[in-house]
Amino acid sequence: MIDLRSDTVTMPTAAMREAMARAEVGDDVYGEDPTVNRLERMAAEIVGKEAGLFVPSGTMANLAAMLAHCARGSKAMLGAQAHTYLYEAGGAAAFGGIVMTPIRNTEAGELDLDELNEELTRPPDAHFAPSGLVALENTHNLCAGTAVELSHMAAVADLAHAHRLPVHLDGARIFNAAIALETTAARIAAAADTVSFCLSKGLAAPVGSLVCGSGEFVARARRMRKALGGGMRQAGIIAAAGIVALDTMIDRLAEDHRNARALAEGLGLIAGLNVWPAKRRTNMVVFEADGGAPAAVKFAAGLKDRGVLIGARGTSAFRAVTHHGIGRGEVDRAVAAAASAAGEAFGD
Ligand code: TLP
Repeated sequence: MIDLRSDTVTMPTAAMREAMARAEVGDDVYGEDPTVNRLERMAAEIVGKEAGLFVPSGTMANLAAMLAHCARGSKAMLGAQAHTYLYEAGGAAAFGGIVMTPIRNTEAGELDLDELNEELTRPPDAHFAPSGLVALENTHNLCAGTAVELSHMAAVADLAHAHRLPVHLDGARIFNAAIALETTAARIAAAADTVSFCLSKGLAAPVGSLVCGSGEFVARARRMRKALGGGMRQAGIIAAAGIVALDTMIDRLAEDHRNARALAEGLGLIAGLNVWPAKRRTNMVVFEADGGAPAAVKFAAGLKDRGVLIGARGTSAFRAVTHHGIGRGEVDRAVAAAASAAGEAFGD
C-alpha cells in the first residue's frame, strides 16, 4: 500500500533500531536516564530554549504545556482550526478546566488579529474568564499544512506579551516549517515562550515529543507529565531513536515537500478534484472532490482498491501526506491511481 494518511505512519530507520538496542538507560522519573537527558538538552538547544521535557505524544506535550500555563477557569486563545482545539480530545478543558477560546484562522494558518485583540481587551469584568495563554500552530495542519509566516507569529507574540500573556507554539512539525520558511526552528520558536514538537511524524521516530521553554516552566510541565501518567522510567530506549531522528532526519524533510508539490500538481490536473492552495506548502495536500459525499466515498474506496490510502477531511475533502516512506515513484503511482479512481467516481 502507498500510505498517504499521515507522516505518523513512518517506520523507524535501521539506525534508530540500532540506537534503541544499545541505548544507555536509567529511571527517568528519578532524572537518571542519560539518553533522555541528552535528548532533552538537544531539543532545548535546537529550539533555542533553556530546557526540554520528553513526553509520549504531541497531545501530551500540548496538554502539559497548557496545564503548566493556565489556572483552572482561565482561557486559552487559539485558532478555531488548531489541532489542540479540535483534535486533542478536549483535554485542556477536561483535565485542566481551561476555557478554550477559538479565534478565527485564516487560510494561511494565521489568527485573525482583530478578533484576538478583541478577546485580549475584554474588560476585567467578573463575567469573563481571565486570560491565561495564546497558542499558535506551525506548520498548520488543518490549514493545508501551510507554514505560518514569522511576521505573523511576531505580531501575535507582541499582542500577547503586551497583555502579559505567554505564547505556546504547537510546533508538531516545526522542522517542516523551518524548511518552508528557509529559517531555523529556533527562529520560529523565538516568538513563543514555550514550544512542543514531535519526533514521530516526518522525523520517523517510533514514539515521542518534546516540550521546551524556561527551566521554571519545564519543571511545572514535568509535574503535569507525571500527573498525566507520562513519567516513563527507562524511556531512553525510545529517546535514543529520537536522538537519531534529530541528527539524521531533519534535512530530508525537504524531499517530502518536493514530493508534496508534485502530488499537488498531479492531483490538480485530475477532473473532479480541487486541490486547496497552501501559501507555503510543506508535506501535505488537501483536496476536495466534486459531487459531494457519495462521490467522495466512492473515490476514496476506488483509491484504496488501487493500493493508495488517504485521510478524510470532513465529508468530501481529503488529506494526503508525504513522508519518509514515499518517494517520487509512489507519488507518480498515487496520481495515476487517483486519475483512474476519479474517472470511475466522477465520470458520466
Ligand atoms: N496529528 C495527527 C492527527 O491527530 C490528525 C496527524 O495525522 O496529522 N499537533 C499537531 C499539529 C498535530 O498534527 C498532531 C497530530 C498533534 C499535535 C498530536 O500529536 P500526537 O498524535 O503525537 O498526539
